[in-house]
Amino acid sequence: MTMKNYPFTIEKESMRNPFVGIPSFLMAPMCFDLDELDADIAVIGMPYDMGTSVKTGARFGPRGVREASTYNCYAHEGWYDPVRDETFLGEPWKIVDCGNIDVLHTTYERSFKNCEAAIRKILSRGAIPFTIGGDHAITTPILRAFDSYKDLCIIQFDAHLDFTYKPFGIAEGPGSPMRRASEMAHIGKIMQIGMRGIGSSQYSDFQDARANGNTIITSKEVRQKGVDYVISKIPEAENYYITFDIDGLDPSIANGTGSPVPFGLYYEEASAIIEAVAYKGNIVGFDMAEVSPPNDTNDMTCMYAAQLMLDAMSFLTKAKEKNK
Ligand SMILES: [Mn+2]
Repeated sequence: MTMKNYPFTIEKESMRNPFVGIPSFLMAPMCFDLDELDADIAVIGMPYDMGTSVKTGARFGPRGVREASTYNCYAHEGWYDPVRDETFLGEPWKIVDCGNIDVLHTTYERSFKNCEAAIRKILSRGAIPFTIGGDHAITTPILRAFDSYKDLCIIQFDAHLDFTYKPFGIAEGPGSPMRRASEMAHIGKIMQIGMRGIGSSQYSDFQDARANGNTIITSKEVRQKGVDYVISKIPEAENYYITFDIDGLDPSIANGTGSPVPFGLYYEEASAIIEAVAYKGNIVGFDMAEVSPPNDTNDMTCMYAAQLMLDAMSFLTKAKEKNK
């Protein structure tokens, strides 16, 4: 990928130390005019956390995840992985950071309209949007923008089902994005991975999700039956959208989140499932929700969030290289 970017240097190019320069995602080039966007992958932040019902702070998710992503910013010619003995995201792949979507506090409708419009613009420019939240409510306006797709399959990582109908009349809170998705004509099958916790959702919500045909995988199944079992349950589809609520991970490695629940996934389990999705079909969009830097310990949650985004970018581009 192109790394022509700040910081100032009289050398041929910058060394790109993580502590130097402005922390765009991976210190990638930035583009604030979406009409001019030229990228394979477009990162954009949605700093909205007005839906949070336990610990607030996800509005700082885009900043925290970007900062942590700079641990990986050294790459001049892509990222080499010694485990796979492969280099990811080398030329000509282009990652661009588009900055943040504007949020107007106390008015979620206008903030969500901004979000939907931004994702539509990114898609119209032929780039794959990677959105950093924000609480999980952001997935509803993001998915609305994907209505040029048919039967888009959703892969959700989460502790919670997020399938409430309209609790107390609230339709677009962070407990409902998968329910809202199920009501959209262009959304196909839904897979929900990492479900757990007494009281994390109502019995009726699970009944409704099962009636909708959702594939529900508990965190216990991931641990006991293994990643290969989970992969075997991924629905067949041409196109996949991945929504990653960071509370799908175990709080021992990711406590920087609004509603943590014990006994979650480990990083390597989530990463392996994302890799399998990348080779099963096209990953056409991704969001990383519920990362709350004020509740984080030593940036660990931010680091895992950034790493999982880099993983998804790496796997989906590698799959495209191999399918050529
Ligand atoms: Mn969620």
